[in-house]
Amino acid sequence: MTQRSLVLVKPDGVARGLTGEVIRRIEAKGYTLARLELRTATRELLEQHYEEHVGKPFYEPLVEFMLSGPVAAIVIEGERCIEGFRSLAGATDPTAAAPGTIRGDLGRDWGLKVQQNLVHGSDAPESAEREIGIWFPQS
Ligand code: RTP
Ligand code: MG
Repeated sequence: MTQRSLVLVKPDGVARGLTGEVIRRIEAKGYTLARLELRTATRELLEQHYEEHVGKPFYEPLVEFMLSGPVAAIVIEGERCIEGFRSLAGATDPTAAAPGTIRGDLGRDWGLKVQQNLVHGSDAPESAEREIGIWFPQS
């Protein structure tokens, strides 16, 4: 089934100049880009985006990290692209993420309070539509 997924290149990825590399991998996999915009998040937007994590120990450092610079907000499209992008991204912890994945090839532990893991990808059709509505309310 054709799906849409919200992908974010997080502030670490944008700051390190890896936006193009992430887009290259998405396009090389065969997914198409439906929306693409460089954005600076707000606390309010992140509270919606990360609603499932509000109150967890890593929530505040995560928000500070996500506010630390611009992010590339991307909507991708394709058959099973939600699962497919999660597979391209690799495990949440970039140290443990398999080589060949975005996090495994390009990420590492920087000794900070939150995992700086370069990208976000929606994890289910419902969360994808919810997240796309948050980042691109006009769509
Ligand atoms: P994402 O939502 O960013 O695609 O990543 P994910 O599903 O693999 O990870 P999730 O559990 O949804 O957590 C969201 C983000 O919070 C940060 N995190 N840090 N213990 C920690 O230090 C910790 N746990 C989670 C990561 O940036 C993670 O991607
Ligand atoms: Mg998640």
